[in-house]
Amino acid sequence: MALAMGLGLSGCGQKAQVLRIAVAMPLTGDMGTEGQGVRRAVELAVAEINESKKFPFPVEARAFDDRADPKEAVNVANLIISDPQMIAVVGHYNSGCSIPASQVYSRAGLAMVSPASTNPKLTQQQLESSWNGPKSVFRVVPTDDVQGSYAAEFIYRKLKFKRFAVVHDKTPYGQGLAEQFQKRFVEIGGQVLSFDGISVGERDFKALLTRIKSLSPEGLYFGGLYTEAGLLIKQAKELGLKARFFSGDGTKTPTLFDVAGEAADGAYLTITGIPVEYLPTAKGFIQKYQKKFPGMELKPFDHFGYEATNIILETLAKILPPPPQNPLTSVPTLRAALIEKLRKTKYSGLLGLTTFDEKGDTLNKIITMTQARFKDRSFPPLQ
Ligand code: ABU
Repeated sequence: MALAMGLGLSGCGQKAQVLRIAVAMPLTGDMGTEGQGVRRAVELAVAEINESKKFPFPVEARAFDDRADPKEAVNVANLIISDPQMIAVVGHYNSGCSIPASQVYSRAGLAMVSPASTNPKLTQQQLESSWNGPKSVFRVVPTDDVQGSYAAEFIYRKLKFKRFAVVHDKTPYGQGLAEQFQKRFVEIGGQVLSFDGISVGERDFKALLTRIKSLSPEGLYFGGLYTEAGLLIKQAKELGLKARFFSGDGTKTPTLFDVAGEAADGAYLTITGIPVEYLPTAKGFIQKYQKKFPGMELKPFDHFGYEATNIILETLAKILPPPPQNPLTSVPTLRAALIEKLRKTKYSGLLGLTTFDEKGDTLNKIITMTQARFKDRSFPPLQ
């Protein structure tokens, strides 16, 4: 009886005496540095809501390591949905993980808000007739069709580079972004001299870069993540390839400098939104993050993780009936109500106003071109 009360069990379902938010990220391996940053940000948001006493029960953040592996992401998703006190998921990081995991969450009626996955399919799949559950998938970052097109326009019209080689990592994110860049770049008059796929985990790109060098491109556009980007940058420099390096939001992280060193200086990298350090609305977040996690470098999706968590928790606060009824609301009822209410989100936070379209995509479509600066591991925005 005491155990049943402690867990909030009763004959009519789980009661909201404690609620959990899963943070599903790569926490180990190459992408672990990025996922751990989001985990910290989610924990900060959860600690703040508990301090505010907005809920008459504690909220817990539970971290799950998908290791940036789609199969492991599905395993993690099944573990998450088996927790009867779980109310929502902040995750995943890689689009290749988010897409299959989101299908598991939807079947269980659990909301998922991705702070980082940008492949359009993640939310588009919910409009297909085969989608088997509620439209429970949301994201707070603009998609790669927006990002790839923005990069093409910026490069062609502002920087006036016309001849490119394109490389991608064959993942849903990297390939999708590279294809979108190529499509728009060619549409507006650019020339793509080569289009090649590499594999995540490969370390030696010299043969590919030597072939690309023989084509004399003005730029090399890479769709992929920071480890392969760093190696491409470093090896291109060693080979004397003069092409400027361009990539997307999966590479704009200070961790890039750990792989490429000074060779990364001057690389052009687009990011979703405005760099956090240039966001006046993010000053409070940065201060609180640095106070709670001294010495920890902010990673590019941390503030998106913080925002996603706050959107979930503030929405939850709106749907709970006032005490004393709210501890008696069953978790399955809350899960369903949360999804419905998230669809109508109007949340003002550090990203400005977030609202979602019918697919669950944010209407914030800002992309920024930045340029890597080795001396202080920063990425100042370009106009
Ligand atoms: N959008 C950055 C990298 C994560 C992903 O979409 O796979």
